[in-house]
Amino acid sequence: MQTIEEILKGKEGKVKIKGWLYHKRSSGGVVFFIVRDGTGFIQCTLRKEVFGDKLKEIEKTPVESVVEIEGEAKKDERSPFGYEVRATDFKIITKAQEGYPIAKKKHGPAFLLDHRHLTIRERKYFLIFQIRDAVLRYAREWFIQNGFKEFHSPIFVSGACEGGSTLFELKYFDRKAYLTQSWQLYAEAGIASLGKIYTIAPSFRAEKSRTRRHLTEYWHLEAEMPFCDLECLMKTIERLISYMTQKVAKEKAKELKELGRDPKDLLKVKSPFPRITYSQAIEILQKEGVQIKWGEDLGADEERVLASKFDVPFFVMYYPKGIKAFYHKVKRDEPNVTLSVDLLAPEGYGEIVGAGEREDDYEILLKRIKEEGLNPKDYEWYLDLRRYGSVQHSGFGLGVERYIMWICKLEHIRDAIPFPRLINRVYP
Ligand code: NSS
Repeated sequence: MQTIEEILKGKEGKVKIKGWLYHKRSSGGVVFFIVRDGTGFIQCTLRKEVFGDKLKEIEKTPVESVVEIEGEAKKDERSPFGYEVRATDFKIITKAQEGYPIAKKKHGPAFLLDHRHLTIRERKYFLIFQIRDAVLRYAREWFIQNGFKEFHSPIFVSGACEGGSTLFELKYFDRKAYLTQSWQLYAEAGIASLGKIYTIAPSFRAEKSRTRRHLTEYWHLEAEMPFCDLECLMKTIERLISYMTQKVAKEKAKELKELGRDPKDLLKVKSPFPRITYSQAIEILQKEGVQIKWGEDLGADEERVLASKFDVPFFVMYYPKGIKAFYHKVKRDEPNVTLSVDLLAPEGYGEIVGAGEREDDYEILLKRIKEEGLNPKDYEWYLDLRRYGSVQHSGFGLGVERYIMWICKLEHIRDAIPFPRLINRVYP
């Protein structure tokens, strides 16, 4: 037996494949079956000369039936995937019921999301999920090559990392707990054990608004480094993002093109990335007529205006203290700003990375916790990290689906993840 991928890579001659019947049509005594096996899609032709009267029965095979086809694989430019299998033998392994819910008809997004377990069989998702698999592999490769170790943190946590308004609360036996918003606080403990660390894990945000770029459960690629200042942090982020983006542009060029993304756009992504400060961002926005004052956060609309001015990712540095989480290090010569940095993707996509140097002074950190209205008792363990061996350290978090959305040029973040969790969706 061969995989479709093997055939598409050039295996001609006698083959046997097994897969799902994706589409079918017939014309002039030839039945065209498109078969999908998880490694690729291929067109199979079944001819009257070979199958005789049986072809009429074969043609009735319901879509999504699992089939086995033997035949002759041949390169064929006219066929939609470049190769074709001219069938000599056909078998149904499991017959699907008639009435496949998402066949043919155009359906609206809500119907397709209700049938997501089937919708992900569409070719578009095959392409996106391959890219997802690839970019996460490249990220791991980069971390391993650069001396980072994988470190795991709990999903059930006792306190907020990114502010209480997006915290999911749950009953944990007879007390309250929360779903983690970020691995970061535990990573700050981890660096004293393992040094440079990373993770790729889910994070949860009770996002109450419906937007194109917010999920309630998303995958978070995070890293934390001891003995690392803001400059070292930004270099790390741009090297990682350049590596992942260059590699996906080269190795998944065909898939990207089919999704409507020109890989040449991504080949432009090379370090160093352009940098602006938050204050410069505000000036640019004001010049563009956006109603925003220094001290206010950049929302999706503001980021879209800024990000339309760049064709590569760019850093926005030094956000005001008032709009950043308590752990951000206060800039010592400018105490109303933080040593924070976000990376914004071009073409209006906006923030994909949140990052910064961490406050390493015990007294300032305690003051920031109180200022934010948090209970220092919940952060006793975290304060211990400053009591016992505090170190200059920095880290970042990349929203995996935000990154994939930009790379694949998607309209909505829900298409970057197999089963999106949104304010109004936890089914299927
Ligand atoms: O809130 S962040 O900006 N920063 C953190 O969580 C830090 N604690 C990370 C760290 O330094 N280790 O989130 C980081 C990124 C952000 O830039 C987005 O790309 C993504 O996480 N993000 C989201 N993606 C999808 N949906 C939602 N709701 C979401 N929130 C953040």
